[in-house]
Amino acid sequence: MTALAIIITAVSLVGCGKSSTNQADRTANALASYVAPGEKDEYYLFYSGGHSGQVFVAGIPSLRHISTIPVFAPYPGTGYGFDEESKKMLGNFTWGDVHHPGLSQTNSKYDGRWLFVNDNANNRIARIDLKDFKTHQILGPIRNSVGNHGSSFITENSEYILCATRFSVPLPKGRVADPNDYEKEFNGMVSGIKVDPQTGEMKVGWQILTPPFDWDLGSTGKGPSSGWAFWTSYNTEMAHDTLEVNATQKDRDLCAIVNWRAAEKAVADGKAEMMDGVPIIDPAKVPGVLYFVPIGKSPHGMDVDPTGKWVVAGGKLQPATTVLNFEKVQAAINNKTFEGEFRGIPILKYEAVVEGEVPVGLGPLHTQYDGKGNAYTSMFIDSCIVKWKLPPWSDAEKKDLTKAVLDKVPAHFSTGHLVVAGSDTAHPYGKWCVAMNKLSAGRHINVGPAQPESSQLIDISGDKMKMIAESYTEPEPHFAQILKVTDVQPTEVYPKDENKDPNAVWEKAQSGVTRNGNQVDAKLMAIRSRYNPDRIDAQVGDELTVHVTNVEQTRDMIHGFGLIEHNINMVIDPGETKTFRIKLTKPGVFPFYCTNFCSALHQEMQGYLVVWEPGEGPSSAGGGGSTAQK
Ligand code: RUQ
Ligand code: CUA
Repeated sequence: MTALAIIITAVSLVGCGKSSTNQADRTANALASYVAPGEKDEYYLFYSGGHSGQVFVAGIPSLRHISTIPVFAPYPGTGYGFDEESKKMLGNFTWGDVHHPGLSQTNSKYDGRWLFVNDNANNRIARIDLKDFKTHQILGPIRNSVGNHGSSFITENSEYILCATRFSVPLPKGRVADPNDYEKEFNGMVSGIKVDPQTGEMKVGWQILTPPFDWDLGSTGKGPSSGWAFWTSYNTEMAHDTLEVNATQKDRDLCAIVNWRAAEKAVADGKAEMMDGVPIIDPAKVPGVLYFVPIGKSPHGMDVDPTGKWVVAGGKLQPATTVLNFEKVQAAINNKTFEGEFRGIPILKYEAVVEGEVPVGLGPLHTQYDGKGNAYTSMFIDSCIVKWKLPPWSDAEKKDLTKAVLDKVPAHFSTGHLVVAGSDTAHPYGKWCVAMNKLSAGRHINVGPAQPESSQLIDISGDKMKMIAESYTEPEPHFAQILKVTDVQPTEVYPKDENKDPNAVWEKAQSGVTRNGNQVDAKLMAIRSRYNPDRIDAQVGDELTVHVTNVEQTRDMIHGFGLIEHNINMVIDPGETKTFRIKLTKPGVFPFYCTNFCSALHQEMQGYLVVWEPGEGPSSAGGGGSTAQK
């Protein structure tokens, strides 16, 4: 059977229970996730939005969607991608594929500063500032990196975001070689993205050249594994076509164990070579940076536990998770307990580093931890979450690791990622797990052939897991992060004295329209419920720049600026200044108006852009008439 056939058969065989019909259970579950009107959730849930290019913010325990943070795609709701600044961040792309959000950490604890997300499609990485829940930087396309999927994995003190490539191509980018020469000509890459500790500004630090395996999920070390990072891979076969068959031949794929501190040092010691402006380490020439370990079979997630001792990989086509013991990894490296090498990279001996294979069931993908010695693995094929015990195991458990499997709860259906609050830090909050399922399979009112994804909230505070509630999300959450509401203090307005925009205007006298050659510059003030000025005169052929400052200092007092038939839609938060620039190409009178309901007279918040034919109109527009601005 092909992998797909196995998956399809298994999905159709595995039945899932309905939720309890017991009235007492239903009431208890409803109360556990009920957040009454006027009350607030205890946690933020930051979902990746997959190919929507966005991040969704929901609350836990209610699972209610609260807001959307646009990242890699324009989002008219917040005017993202229309003003000059966000347009520049997006470059020429209108979508991205957001996979694995990562919260910034200090001492292996969420510090509530930033949320980083990767773009698998266009090889980028973005930083959302949790002060205003907005995207502030998009880095990339990252050089020498194609398919930025194995990211964003943050080191314990946010020194780096570590990324590995899903795809291999001939490098540097732009070089062409025949895919038939895949093994010889194609390469993958691990990237260390350096994060400025004060500002969060990201830049590419260095890269490690790898063989053309398809790197998959990973995570960073902590405690004893501090300074290390881990990725699974598929396609150790190095197939370049029909991967479904050709990349599932081997029973084990080579996973990467990276000493990123050694990589950083090697670069500082001048051991890197430049490729497209980036220092690249060839691990065959710089021993100690990269090791391989075989893991079965077609593994996906690779997650370090909160103590940093255990690294768990899920084998998509193997009914077990594989637990690596990092102390044994260290010993194997020190004692050179290798079972071979690949292109000069040592392969650690499987038996020497693996603590055990835990028979969790079919299709294990990702593993999360509660900080109490338990692991939770999402099962794509079995459609459930499995709770199991991390080592150390008793002799009886070691002999029969089914004894380490503690509980299973059905999920609906085909769970991809799951998240436990704080799992990737040394200090998980435990308590809640959210299963992100790939198929909602009609568990909601019929919305036609395409259905949303489903998320399910599981209470993990007791011995047995309890499915509490479910909700639906836009496509397509891959991973999420959970943050305690009290760990972040978002701003309520942009304070006037922190607005450093040179084109901000705070009173009538500063606002107005000026002309310089064919450059027309309008500085508008927005206040309930008018623009000042509310008329802009210009001519065909002019280059028009409009800056709008929302002078409100009241939370949520937002004004918009929609310009008829020009595809301009800005949303300006209180205290913010936003700018757009257009070339005027057609004559006419074009109303602009406020798009955001701001007062009883919101509808009256409007004005005109008058685009005269060249040489016509008032003198301010370059014509012969008297000035139009009053
Ligand atoms: S991957 S579940 Cu990026 Cu697991 Cu999607
Ligand atoms: Cu301002 Cu509506």
